[in-house]
Amino acid sequence: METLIIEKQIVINTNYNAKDNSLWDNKKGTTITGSQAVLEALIIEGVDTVFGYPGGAIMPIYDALYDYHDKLKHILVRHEQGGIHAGQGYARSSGRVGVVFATSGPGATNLVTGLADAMIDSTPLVCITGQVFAHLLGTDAFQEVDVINITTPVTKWNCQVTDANEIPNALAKAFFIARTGRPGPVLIDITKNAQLQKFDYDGYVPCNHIRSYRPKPIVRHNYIEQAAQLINEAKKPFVIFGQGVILGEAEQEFKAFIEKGGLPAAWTILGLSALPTDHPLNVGMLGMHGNYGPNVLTNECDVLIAVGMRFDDRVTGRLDKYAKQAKVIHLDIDPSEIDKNVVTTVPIWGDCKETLPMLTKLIEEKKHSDWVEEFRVLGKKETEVVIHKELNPTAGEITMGEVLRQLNELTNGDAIIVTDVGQHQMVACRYAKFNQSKSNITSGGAGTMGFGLPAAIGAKFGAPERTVVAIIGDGGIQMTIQEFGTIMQTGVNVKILILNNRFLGMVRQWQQLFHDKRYSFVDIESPDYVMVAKGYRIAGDTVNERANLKNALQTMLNHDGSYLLEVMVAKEDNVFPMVPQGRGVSEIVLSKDDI
Ligand SMILES: Cc1ncc(C[n+]2csc(CCOP(=O)(O)OP(=O)(O)O)c2C)c(N)n1
Repeated sequence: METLIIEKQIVINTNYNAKDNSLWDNKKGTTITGSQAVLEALIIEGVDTVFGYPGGAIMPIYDALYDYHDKLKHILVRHEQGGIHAGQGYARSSGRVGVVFATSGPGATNLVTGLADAMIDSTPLVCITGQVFAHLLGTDAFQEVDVINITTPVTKWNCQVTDANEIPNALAKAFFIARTGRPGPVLIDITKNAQLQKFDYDGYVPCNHIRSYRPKPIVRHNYIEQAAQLINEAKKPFVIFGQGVILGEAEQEFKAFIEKGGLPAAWTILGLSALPTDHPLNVGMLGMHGNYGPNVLTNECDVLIAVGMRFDDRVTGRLDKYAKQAKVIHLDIDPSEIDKNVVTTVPIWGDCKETLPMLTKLIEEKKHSDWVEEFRVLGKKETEVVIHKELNPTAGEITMGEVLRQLNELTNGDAIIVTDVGQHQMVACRYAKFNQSKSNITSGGAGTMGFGLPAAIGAKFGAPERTVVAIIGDGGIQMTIQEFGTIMQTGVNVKILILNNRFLGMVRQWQQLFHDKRYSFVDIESPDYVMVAKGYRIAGDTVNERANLKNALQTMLNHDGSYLLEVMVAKEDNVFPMVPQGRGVSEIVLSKDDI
């Protein structure tokens, strides 16, 4: 038999969708295997790319994939964690569902961190894991783990399939649940016998309804009216927005809303890029390392309008000191978020793509110029004390902020920025400029180190026409550095910018500020990254000198293919402003002397 080795990934036609059912018509009424049914389902659901890693319990699906390689692109990652973060990056840059394959046992457990990350950051994923034969379940068979129980708290839905006849329905439900309502990760565990089993295939029927599951709630108009009245009467209305705007594809509706009402708007790190950075009503970032103005003025606004955000503790600081003076309007698609952390005056349960225009219609056209000016005045103070010296140092070591400033100048805000977790993440979110949505990809709720590199790979597959820059610390890069192998084999073009401060910087910052500078195990050594990259056929360079920074960034961006640039940055820089843990948002400090 001729052996076909699928090495380079094939770019395929992705014009399959649920309406174009010609493919399942081809197979409908025939006998196929459970594995073929899985792949048919993916194609009909419009999936073009799968991130995965094979193994014993998922071999029948990989065997079937051998015949589907021209219809489905499979990216062989180097670790299942890399696979799921790549799936997340793909979903976040494309707005589509990320699909991930893993084998049973350790393959499945390697997905758990990514599932938790996707769950808290509302990322739509369908993960398919192989499982041991049904007759071996519960016998401690080789590579058997109870993946359903392990992943129940970190999935929106999961299910085990032991009979091939159930595969089409399970997959249809999986896609429906993953992408509707508040999106999230779904896991389908398929026993090996079900993958191998032949059955009479009746066609694939995409799911659009599940009893008791209400992804699109009916909006109560009286709440819209109450909210509009509060906004119309407000002297100091303040909008805070999160990823719900992006997930709901409501960027235009959001812009129309704030522009009509003259409403200053601040973002959570997951909401970043929903509104262009330089929009006159964009007043900056919320939260622990957010901007000074939005944090202080949260406690001075009279009406707080939260759109598609969940009042995470990193955003609210101490809850008993959070916006106590304000009436709160909360627009969210997930009813469990309403009144969870912050008591709401007017709840608006619904899809913000639908609710925002309803609200916009009822609000009066206003400017609130004096109120918006208050944000600018505090912003000026922050610029004087923090931002100016972070972005424009003239002497001393390179700062993370100046790397971001120079990157902005070169990308003009058009790149997708993927970050890992730590100081560099906060600096990147604070200073990166964005002109378009779905451009900031970061691990927000879970703060998963190791996310950045694989998520950047996935982001590039999800948005191949865009420049993708991964900004990663010297700690985080070492957590998933094996994904250089995925870059090498696929030829995917991502720019890897390592901000190397020779420390686990964010932990060091806390040890300096709150643990008496007792630096306990935060001093981390790095390999020669340029040499490691070279070993994977990735070009690269290191910069030590300020004078060479801009050229080095330009070379990275111009390079035809992936490129690693390591920038040696200040060793003991801190990210400010900061809302110290246990303090209220208006107790935000601009420097360590204020703590
Ligand atoms: C998987 C994981 N382990 C540990 C942490 C705790 N943690 C948060 S930030 C950080 C330091 C990150 O260091 P580095 O990657 O060098 O980035 P820097 O803060 O220096 O920019 C650590 C250890 C985490 N967020 N995730």
